[in-house]
Amino acid sequence: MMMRMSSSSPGPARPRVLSGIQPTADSFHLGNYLGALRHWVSMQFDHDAFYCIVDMHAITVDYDPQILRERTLGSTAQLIAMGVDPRQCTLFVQSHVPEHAQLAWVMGCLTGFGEAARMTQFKDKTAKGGQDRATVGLFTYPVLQAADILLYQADRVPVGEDQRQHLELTRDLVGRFNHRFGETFTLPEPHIIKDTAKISDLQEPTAKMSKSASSNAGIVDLLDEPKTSGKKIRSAVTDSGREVYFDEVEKPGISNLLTIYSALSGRTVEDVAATYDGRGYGDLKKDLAQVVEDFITPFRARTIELLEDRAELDAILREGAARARSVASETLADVYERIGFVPATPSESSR
Ligand code: ATP
Ligand code: LTN
Repeated sequence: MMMRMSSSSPGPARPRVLSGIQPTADSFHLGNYLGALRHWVSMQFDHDAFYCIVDMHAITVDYDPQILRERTLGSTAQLIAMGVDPRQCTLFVQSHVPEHAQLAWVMGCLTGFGEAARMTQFKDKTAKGGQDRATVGLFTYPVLQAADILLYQADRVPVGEDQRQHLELTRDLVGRFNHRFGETFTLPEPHIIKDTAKISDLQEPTAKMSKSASSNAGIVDLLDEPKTSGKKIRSAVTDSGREVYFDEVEKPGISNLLTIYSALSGRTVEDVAATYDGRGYGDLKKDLAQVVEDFITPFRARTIELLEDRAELDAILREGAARARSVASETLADVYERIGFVPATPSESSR
């Protein structure tokens, strides 16, 4: 077997990681960061990392072309501002690598209609507008996601808990493809870190913090004015008790604040909770508001600075796409051959 070389440095292969995020909001939120994106940053140092801004997924729901363009660049700037380093990883835009759509077609032909219809994200998103308003693109969204992962033969996929079902489908497709056409794809493992895999909405602590939530008051957007974020934390819904301890059933609001505090400060939940023993919720909220403000202030400044040099962002994405394509095109060529497509250019042996 050919030894896989790292894309950024010569030497033996490091495990490969791939993840994606949709450019569907002006700002990422604290749930995206704590559930997934901070792992993108830490994993790039000991993995061969591919990170993708999935604009093709973003057009599966209503959108505005000009806003999508802005958000794609805005997402690039935010990822770099939070520490995703284009010299350490391959950062690229999905639509720049046409192999994603090409492999998605092949994987779609291996996916059952009923299997796709069981995906809870599809069911949730169509529940709002009704099936007639949902697109075929939204239906096949998880198939495109599988193609994203499989093109790069990813070993690990860092995501939040809500993506577990899509990764299960991807793993099923690997089994099916490899069984029918021979060992081709690596079986990817979800990388879901339990403690922060589901950050809750500050106003509705039993629901996940989500950019499609009905009210903005429960979401900490990373590009919010720092004072606004502080205020959102101080106004978080909690229970009527006074004691600070972690209990997701009895105290979902307080537990969520403790999780956020612990993840941003690097302290354990128990250690943070012990600090507020006998002091009540007000002090916890006030201190956490400061921790959040201290985190987002430099992030926001760096994002704004990066967005001032669009040419540099374009250059980073161009280079990322070239690196991504060199891997993706190899996988696709292998797949096309295995599934019986006649090569577009004659191979050496048949000339
Ligand atoms: P939407 O709710 O509109 O689907 P979103 O806010 O969930 O959007 P995505 O772009 O779907 O954001 O998610 C990007 C990444 O962030 C995914 O890996 C997802 O699992 C993770 N993520 C999103 N929300 C949370 C959350 N509240 N807690 C932990 N991880 C999250
Ligand atoms: N569906 C994912 C985004 C996504 C993704 C991927 C994540 C698209 N392709 C590949 C991991 C790997 C979401 O976060 N909503």
